[in-house]
Amino acid sequence: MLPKVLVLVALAIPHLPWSSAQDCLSKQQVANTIKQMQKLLSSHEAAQLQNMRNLKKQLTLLQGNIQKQMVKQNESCTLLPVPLNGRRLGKKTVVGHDVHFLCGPGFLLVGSETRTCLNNRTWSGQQTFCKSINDCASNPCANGGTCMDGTDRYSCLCPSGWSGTTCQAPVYSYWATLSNSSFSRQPRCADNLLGSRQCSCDRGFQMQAGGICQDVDECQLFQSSRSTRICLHECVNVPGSYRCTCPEGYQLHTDKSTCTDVDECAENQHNCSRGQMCINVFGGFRCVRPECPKAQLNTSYVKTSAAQCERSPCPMGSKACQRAANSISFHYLPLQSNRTAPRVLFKMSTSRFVGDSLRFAILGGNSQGMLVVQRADRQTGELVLTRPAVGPTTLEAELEMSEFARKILLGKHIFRVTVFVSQYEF
Ligand SMILES: *[C@@H]1O[C@H](CO)[C@@H](O)[C@H](O)[C@H]1NC(C)=O
Ligand SMILES: *[C@@H]1O[C@H](CO)[C@@H](O)[C@H](O)[C@H]1NC(C)=O
Ligand SMILES: *[C@@H]1O[C@H](CO)[C@@H](O)[C@H](O)[C@H]1NC(C)=O
Ligand SMILES: *[C@@H]1O[C@H](CO)[C@@H](O)[C@H](O)[C@H]1NC(C)=O
Ligand SMILES: *[C@@H]1O[C@H](CO)[C@@H](O)[C@H](O)[C@H]1NC(C)=O
Ligand SMILES: *[C@@H]1O[C@H](CO)[C@@H](O)[C@H](O)[C@H]1NC(C)=O
Ligand SMILES: [Ca+2]
Ligand SMILES: [Ca+2]
Repeated sequence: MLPKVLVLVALAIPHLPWSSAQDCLSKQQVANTIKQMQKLLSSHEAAQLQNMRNLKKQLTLLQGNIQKQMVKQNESCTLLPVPLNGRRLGKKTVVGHDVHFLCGPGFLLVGSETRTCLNNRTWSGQQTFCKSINDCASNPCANGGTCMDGTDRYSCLCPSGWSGTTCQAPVYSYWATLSNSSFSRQPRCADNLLGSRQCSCDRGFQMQAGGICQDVDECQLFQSSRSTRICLHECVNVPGSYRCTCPEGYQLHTDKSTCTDVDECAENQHNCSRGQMCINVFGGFRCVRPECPKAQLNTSYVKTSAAQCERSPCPMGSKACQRAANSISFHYLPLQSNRTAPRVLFKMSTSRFVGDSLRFAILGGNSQGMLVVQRADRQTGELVLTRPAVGPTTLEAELEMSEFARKILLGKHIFRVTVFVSQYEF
């Protein structure tokens, strides 16, 4: 038991000097122990050496890997970013490789379409952007600002008195004292929590440079073109609004833009004398006194109503009288200027048709082909306006309707038509 204890002690405390126990062990025993210890040590030494060699090998391997990676890094460029609103084709960043760029629809490629990784590990060409094609096309700058096309957005150059990214904000530099009745007014402003000022104009006003509200001239904006006009006749600009006016003889309709004729005859606003007929026309009225033809060639007429004359009975054997019209009637037609043509103005017929045919003719007048007569059906003729009549003017026509029975004239009727064409198209 003892030597084992001693060996253990010797191994654990190698520098302990040999003590008196030496005497208790035989020399043979000590020699054996030393031999065993030597064997143990050399096996330890071998294992340690093996470990060291492995470590060295691993370190060499690691060094190689690192060097390889360093070489690789030296031969490549840093990956380029994908442009906004575009795409990048190719990911290889090794020297000699290309990368391509594309832009989305509505965007224009600015810079290099293809870039190559150069030997000095930089990319050829310029940085690539995708620029919106329509930066300025939408006229984004308000209040007369000038749009500047940038790389990926626009910028606005604002005229004095305006600021903001789209020149939308007025610069409140000067405010005059302005009255409510004026065409310029101060805006209504409120300071909000963030400390900025929010201003707006009354209806019918718009913000101008300097932060003043200027009346919108609706008349100038809309009245000059036939398709956008806001007043049938004339437009008067007033602060914050506009007003339509009508010429004399018309009144403004409740729609506030059109004009309607005043019926002076019905409203007793005429000065026609007794014995005159009041005829309402567009934009005025006329006083007329229909007169029967004077007696001549044994033929005379008598007035049977305000606008009708009948032939007196003919003396026996008077052919001239028998050929004259049996009756004459007067017709007054109001018409607006420049109305479209052809247009039927008047129809004529007889209430007591006893013959077998009616003939219609235009005898006289001043219309020079502007008025013609045509048959509408067997018993009706009509007076037709053939082209637009531009007023103010008066057209006259005398129409004759003859009634026949087996080609023998039974009677004639005369229609005296007067067309009053107004000055305006309403
Ligand atoms: C990598 O390049 C640098 C210079 O850019 C050079 O000093 C270094 O030796 C190179 N390394 C290798 C492993 O080629
Ligand atoms: C890399 O090389 C290109 C030509 O090969 C040259 O134009 C460029 O200036 C070089 N870049 C740097 C950073 O040296
Ligand atoms: C202008 O009108 C506003 C209301 O619209 C009124 O409060 C203000 O007193 C008026 N100012 C003048 C100077 O008439
Ligand atoms: C009727 O009045 C108008 C003016 O309103 C005048 O021009 C015209 O002469 C007058 N006619 C008669 C018959 O008094
Ligand atoms: C007028 O009538 C008389 C008979 O009453 C006749 O003699 C004369 O010829 C007639 N005149 C005309 C123009 O028809
Ligand atoms: C008549 O009306 C037409 C369109 O309907 C227009 O082009 C023309 O100028 C008008 N003429 C006059 C004299 O007002
Ligand atoms: Ca106005
Ligand atoms: Ca009238």
